[in-house]
Amino acid sequence: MTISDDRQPDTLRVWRNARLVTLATDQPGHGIVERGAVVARDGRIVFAGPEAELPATLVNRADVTDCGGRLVTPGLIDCHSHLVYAGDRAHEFELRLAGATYEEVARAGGGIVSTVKAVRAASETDLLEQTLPRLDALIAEGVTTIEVKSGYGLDLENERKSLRVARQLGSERPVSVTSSFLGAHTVPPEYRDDKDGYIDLVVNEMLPAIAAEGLADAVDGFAERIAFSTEQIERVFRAAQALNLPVKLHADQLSDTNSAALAARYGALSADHLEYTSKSGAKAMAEAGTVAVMLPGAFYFIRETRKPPIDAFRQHGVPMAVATDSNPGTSPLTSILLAMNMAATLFGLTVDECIAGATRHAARALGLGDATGTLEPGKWADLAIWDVEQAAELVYRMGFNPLHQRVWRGQ
Ligand code: DI6
Ligand code: FE
Repeated sequence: MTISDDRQPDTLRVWRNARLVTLATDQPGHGIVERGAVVARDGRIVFAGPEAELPATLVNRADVTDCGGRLVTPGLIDCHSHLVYAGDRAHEFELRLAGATYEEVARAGGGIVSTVKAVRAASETDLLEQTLPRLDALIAEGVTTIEVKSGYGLDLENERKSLRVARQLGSERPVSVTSSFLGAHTVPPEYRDDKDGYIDLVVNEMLPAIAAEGLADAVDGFAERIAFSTEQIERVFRAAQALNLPVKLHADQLSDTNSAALAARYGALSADHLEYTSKSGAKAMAEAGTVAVMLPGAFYFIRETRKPPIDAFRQHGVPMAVATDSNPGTSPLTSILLAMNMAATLFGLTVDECIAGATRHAARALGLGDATGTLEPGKWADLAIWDVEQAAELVYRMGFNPLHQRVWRGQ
């Protein structure tokens, strides 16, 4: 261990008397350290391990936090959200309760397009104000990193506005935000009969402008009958790669479009949803190192019955992440803990898989595997301190928040 306690003492912080769930290895049990401690300097972890290995001088410092034997996990990561939007779709929910399907509502001019209208009409300030309560709900559950997509603007000005709001979230609140440009979410009304023309706009104008402004960390798309063909998505992916932006994809959500394999072919960080993904799609993802993001909130809310091929992901060693997909149409969910519970109850993930899914694997799905997602030296000091005895309680409860304290980059 290489901690010296006399240099830069003010930037050092210590948490002791903690049961650490480090997530440091792929072993079952997640590298539990029974009487553990974490030391951070300048917002990064310099030590995470048995308290017995800490120098006594560190333990006796005034700014040491005694965790009282509580469970400490990495801060949680929501690696798939459409958090920035205006309005709601409660009426559409009622229509669906009366028997309409998600696709029927979308084809009848509701669906994503109704949120597009609301986003276009909202000012940037209004959009931010409507988004913050959703972010606060996630932060209150120990979320320290969140991915936020655009995709409800669908023209340059409004996609930019959404991505600027996504970036602003990270200065309004102590949380790390990554943003994804989802221009290829659906066809805006003005291009209804010209999907290829809209993809031209995405590829030739929107993407280059957004990349030049540094507004996006990744590029996402929606490959689906009600959205874009795999050929159209490939055009977007090629343009993204030419701009050195990593890609990810809403793949095989409502039908098998072979889009998980498409994502894998482009070395996507993640392919998400995946209810209709085939075994060969899972294998392609394994070979490409593409993370499978489970979104059980959407599965539940649209009463989908087909489950993602979890066994194939396990068999091929595809890392599985779990996220909220927080959005007004198919997953009005602002609880990562409930998403974890649903991943277990609806998809059959184990407790260990759910916890890794909202930490280590979620970090990897964002290309942040070196920065966060585990309690290991070099990572951001992002911690969630829980009032629970065992890790299983984080997954088992529904609608109860046992967070004691959240630490973001050491604070
Ligand atoms: N799949 C989804 O579940 C969301 N977007 C997507 O591509 C739905 C977005 C919405 O209905 O507003
Ligand atoms: Fe989504």
